[in-house]
Amino acid sequence: MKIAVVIPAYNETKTIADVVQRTLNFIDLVVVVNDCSVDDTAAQLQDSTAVVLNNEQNLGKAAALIKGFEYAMSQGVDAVITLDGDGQHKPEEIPRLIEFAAANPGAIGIAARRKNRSAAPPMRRFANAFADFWISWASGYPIADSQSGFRFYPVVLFESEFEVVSGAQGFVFESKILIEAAKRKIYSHSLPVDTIYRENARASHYRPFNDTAKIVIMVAAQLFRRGMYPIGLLRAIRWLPDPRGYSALESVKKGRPIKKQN
Ligand SMILES: Nc1nc2c(ncn2[C@@H]2O[C@H](COP(=O)(O)OP(=O)(O)OP(=O)(O)O)[C@@H](O)[C@H]2O)c(=O)[nH]1
Ligand SMILES: [Mg+2]
Repeated sequence: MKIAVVIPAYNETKTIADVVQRTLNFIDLVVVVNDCSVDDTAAQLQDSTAVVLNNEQNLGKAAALIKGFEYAMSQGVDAVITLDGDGQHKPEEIPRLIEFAAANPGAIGIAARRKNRSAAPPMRRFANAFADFWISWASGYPIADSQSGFRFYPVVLFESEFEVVSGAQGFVFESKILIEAAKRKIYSHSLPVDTIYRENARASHYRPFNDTAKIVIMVAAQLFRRGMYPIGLLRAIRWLPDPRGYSALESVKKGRPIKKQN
């Protein structure tokens, strides 16, 4: 299976070289989309074998990802893994994610930050839980860590139905693709990974109020269009069976944070 890794990067001078180098240990085709960073992100990648695509203006995370997918598809890949350029995702988990995806063929794999959740700032945890509820409802099944940018996407999502992601801007991308995929009966499964918040990290580009509001507006529009999709809500809260075939108990277990490290 040919896989590319796509990394959106906006002002990641501190971390990007390390993230890319570690990713190249597992995957040869690494595509970084430098979204008109105003720091040294581009210079950090000068000696790297990664493909660097530069945007002339900042277009946001969604547009950067889509540009990366288009490039990856032009190289004939079967799947794309996305991860963030800020060091919050461990490239060393890539083999686990690929194995997990192989066990769930045709599905989206989400590396879900379910371990060590207390590492995330409380506001961010609240925003994530809030987004999870809405996105699970609109997708019609419970989703753990719907905001994770560390994912495995089968390329079929972009080939046959590229509109699956059209119109998604900025941080809405991760949510929109899950909802659109679910409409086409393509579901996601969550692989638990560590929550990593580094000290001295650059300020988050995610604005908890604004970006969460944009996600909620997109989801609310989806729900209105579908008559509030009551079946989706009942499935999301596990009152109706999980369309992925999980038992109710399995479904609860797969959504819970994991306190103990393994
Ligand atoms: N291409 C592009 N990437 C962006 C933009 N904003 C953020 N990113 C990238 O998207 C990824 C996630 O951004 P973060 O600011 O870390 O957001 P987050 O991980 O959801 O939020 P935190 O949990 O606070 O870190 C990083 O790799 C960023 O470089 C943007 O405008 N353009
Ligand atoms: Mg981050």
